[in-house]
Amino acid sequence: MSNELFQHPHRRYNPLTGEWLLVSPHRTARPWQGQQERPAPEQRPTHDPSCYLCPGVTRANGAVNPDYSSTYVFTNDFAALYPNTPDNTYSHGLLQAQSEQGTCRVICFAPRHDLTLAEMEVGAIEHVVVCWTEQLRDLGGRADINYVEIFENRGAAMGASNPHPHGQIWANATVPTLVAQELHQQRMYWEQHGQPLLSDYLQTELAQQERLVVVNEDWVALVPFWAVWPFETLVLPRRQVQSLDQLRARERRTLAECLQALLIRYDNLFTTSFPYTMGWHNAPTDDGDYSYHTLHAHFYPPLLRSATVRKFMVGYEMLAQAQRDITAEAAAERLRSLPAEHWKTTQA
Ligand code: H2U
Ligand code: ZN
Repeated sequence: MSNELFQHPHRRYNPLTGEWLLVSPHRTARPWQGQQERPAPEQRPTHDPSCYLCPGVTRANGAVNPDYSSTYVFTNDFAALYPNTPDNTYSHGLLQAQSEQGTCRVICFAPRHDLTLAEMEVGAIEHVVVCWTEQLRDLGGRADINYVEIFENRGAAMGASNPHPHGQIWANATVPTLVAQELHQQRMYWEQHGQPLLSDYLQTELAQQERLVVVNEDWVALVPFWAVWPFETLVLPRRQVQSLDQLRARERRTLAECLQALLIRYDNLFTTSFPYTMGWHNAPTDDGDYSYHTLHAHFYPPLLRSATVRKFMVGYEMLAQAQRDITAEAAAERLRSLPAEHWKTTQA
């Protein structure tokens, strides 16, 4: 990044959303007088009888979890969507509303209460990848479902209600707003250039080598040029595919390796169990042609400068546009330079 512009306040364009963000690299030296306390080291049992995601435990609605040994999926007892919502519309000038059908599921990633994806073996993470794929096929195959959002909210900082390793799936009849926005941008690019936006983007990143964090035979995790969150990453396949269900056996394995390598670096960054929201963007499951879409995962971690000091999207960001201080290049460099071994294994 020899261009001098990157040392001064500048705007960067996010081609996936069509939005701009403000980057203020000179502000990284500004004094911090906000919250900064040491997090209490977390000691969790391998099984917690009061955890509603642990094997054998009775959930809030009286259902008993089986004695599962790898992943376990159930319908969310407090689902945001129901399959049988009656069809209805409301239209009164500017006031528009429509009924929405769908379903929500919870995925336990492992029976062990004390683990996180970052601390799981590659083989166990691969089971999670297989589980995501099966869920996409199962829910995506339903006529009443056109989009399957697979995500994980990790850590209390991100509002996760339970530390047991788990993710969620919300699947519904309409394509959600943010996904539709990215699809629109990708389709426009395809129409102009005849290439998928994200596969062209990946070629640029592989050539520049400044924002790469993890690279293996089939996958790349990088800090996108337009990242908003300090250590935000994008996980991209090196082969153009639209959805998880198109992956080959080797790609599922190498994806597990890529995720593990990324998550260990995240945990090592502030010697913590790194909080984030992550999720997959697969193509919609309405049988349309989405050749222009590239499968990808977004990781949005809130931490900024320690295990407790996070970025808040407030003030200017809520009212004007997203802003960051540390550049995407500096964030990628920091993540890349961290050890590949989890801090907990080296501390023992
Ligand atoms: P989060 O920790 O990411 O919020 O996810 C936990 C989900 O588990 C949450 O959506 C559901 C909540 O509705 N849940 C059940 O389905 N059954 C329970 O017994 C408790 C929580
Ligand atoms: Zn548990």
